[in-house]
Amino acid sequence: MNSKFIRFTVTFFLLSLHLFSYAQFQVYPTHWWIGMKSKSLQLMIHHPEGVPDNIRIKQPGIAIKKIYQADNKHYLFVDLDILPTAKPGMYDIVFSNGKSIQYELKQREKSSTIHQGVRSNDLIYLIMPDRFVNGDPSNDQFPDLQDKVADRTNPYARHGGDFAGVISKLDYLKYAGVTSIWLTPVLENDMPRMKENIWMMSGYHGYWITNHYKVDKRFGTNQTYKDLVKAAHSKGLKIIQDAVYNHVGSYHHTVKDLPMKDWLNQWPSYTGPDHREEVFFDPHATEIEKKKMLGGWFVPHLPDLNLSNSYVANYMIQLNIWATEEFGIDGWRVDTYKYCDEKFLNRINAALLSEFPNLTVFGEAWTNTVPGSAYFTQNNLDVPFKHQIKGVTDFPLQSAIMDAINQPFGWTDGITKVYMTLAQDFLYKNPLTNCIFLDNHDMNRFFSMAGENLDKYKIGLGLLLTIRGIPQVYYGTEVLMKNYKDPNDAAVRWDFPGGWTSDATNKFSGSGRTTEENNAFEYFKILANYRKESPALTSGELKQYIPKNGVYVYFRISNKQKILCVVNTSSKEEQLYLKDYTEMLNGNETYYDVIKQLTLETKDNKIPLPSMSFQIFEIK
Ligand SMILES: [Ca+2]
Ligand SMILES: [Ca+2]
Repeated sequence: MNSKFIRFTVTFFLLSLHLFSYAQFQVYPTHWWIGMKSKSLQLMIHHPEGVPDNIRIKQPGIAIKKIYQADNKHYLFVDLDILPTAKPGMYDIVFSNGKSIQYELKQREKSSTIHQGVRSNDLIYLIMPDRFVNGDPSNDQFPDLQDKVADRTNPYARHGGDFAGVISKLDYLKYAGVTSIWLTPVLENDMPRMKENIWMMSGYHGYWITNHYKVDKRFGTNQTYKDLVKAAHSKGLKIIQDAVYNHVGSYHHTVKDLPMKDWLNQWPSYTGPDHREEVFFDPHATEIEKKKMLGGWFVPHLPDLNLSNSYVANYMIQLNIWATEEFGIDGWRVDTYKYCDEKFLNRINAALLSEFPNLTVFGEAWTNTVPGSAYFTQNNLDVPFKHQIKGVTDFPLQSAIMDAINQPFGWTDGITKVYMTLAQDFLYKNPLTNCIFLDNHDMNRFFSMAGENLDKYKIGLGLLLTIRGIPQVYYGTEVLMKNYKDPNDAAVRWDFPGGWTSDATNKFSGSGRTTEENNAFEYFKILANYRKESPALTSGELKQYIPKNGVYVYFRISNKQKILCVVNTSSKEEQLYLKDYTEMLNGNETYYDVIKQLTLETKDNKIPLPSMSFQIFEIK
């Protein structure tokens, strides 16, 4: 061996050591853009062996404002200003030891079809991607992930559904009258199966995020997700992403190597929240119960983020802005909203709306009362803290609709619950921006709650698609998928029949559905498609009459259109006497039955109301 060769070998060895080491640098956000409204950017730089405590940036265009070395020397936080003179391209971050890494600033995408927001003329279809359609069996297993293989025989394991599957059903959804898709979280959940109660669960639902800058590769790549958003937009469909501000999976990179002592809300021993939102507005509440609600860990493997720590808050705000810009999504549904630091919630909402003015954000505030729901959105309440988000998921109305179809009529029972709930809309700044629903992935399926009774199903769906708010349906509702959360959530998250090539039936197709399922699908399709073009249903005023004998009458009125809806929850046929509604009608109208698609013959100025029925008329 000659000395030249030894020198070459040593140099190569040192060089590869250097390369190996520098490849371990991670910078979050992974890249950014020029032309953002806020010029501020806070980088979190991580290296498992430590980050030098000072940096400079070689190229002009980025100014360093502040450098902060965390308690944990593996992290460096750097506050930057992206100057108006910054150009898209690669920037060298040079450490005090002379070594450098690169950071990219990109050009923002300009398109009118991104970040559109959802409005009251939308219909949201909630999909759990693992359980919808398996469009790409090649991504069903990865030996390098903690939970390696999809297994459809196990209700608690992953089943293999993915982005390719959703893309393949966009036309089906559009045909059914859907305008927006809400996907449960799509980011990486690289966790082994964890014990919940007595069951070993996979993170198939997506709520155990381990990396916020990478989609889970069992769904596809970041590029496949962009392709899904593009494909949806090209068909006039919008995409809502599910965000989790409250917690991360216990295998998240910041949990494996905590940046600072108070990155998480810590307790001497496991402490969970009591799940009661009352502690935030109850004038008699105790401090400890509020503290547990904000800082308790949802379950032991979901560490609770300390969102009152400004570095945690910046990390979360930036990653959500990053995802909105990177993927072009139209809105966010925010999981576990009522468990998050309240000031943080207003801050992140303001930051998102500042960058994306049309974006929709609605919080999952699972509450028992209308004042409780109103508290977590823009409201007319006199309370010490004012939330600024535009809408919440409307749990009180969901509960009222279930009572309407299942309870006998009474002064405060049955359909009267819907009337009373809507009468309390005075507590909301704008009840039209609430997301309304019959069920979701955390609840018993609607068709089961309707006792598998098609008449009740039609009343529930009829109310959902004609009352105020932005309606959301859960995948499979249109083909009568059913079940209770027995023994747990997995029972209401069955695979959509026909989403896997080995399935015995295909309910995406009329020929694969039973007569009753086709009846339900047609009803769904007619109402959903009518709704999205109806000015009265989507933005008109709501006028409701006091329910009598189980009959509930309401009108939706815009300056272009007048609509009459009638629900009869009574066990016998009733009559609607038009003379009782002269405040809304002048007596010379014709009544177009939207569902039957024909003009009604009104004999003796009355409309017969079959037992357990929903009817909708466009008044001309
Ligand atoms: Ca797959
Ligand atoms: Ca929390």
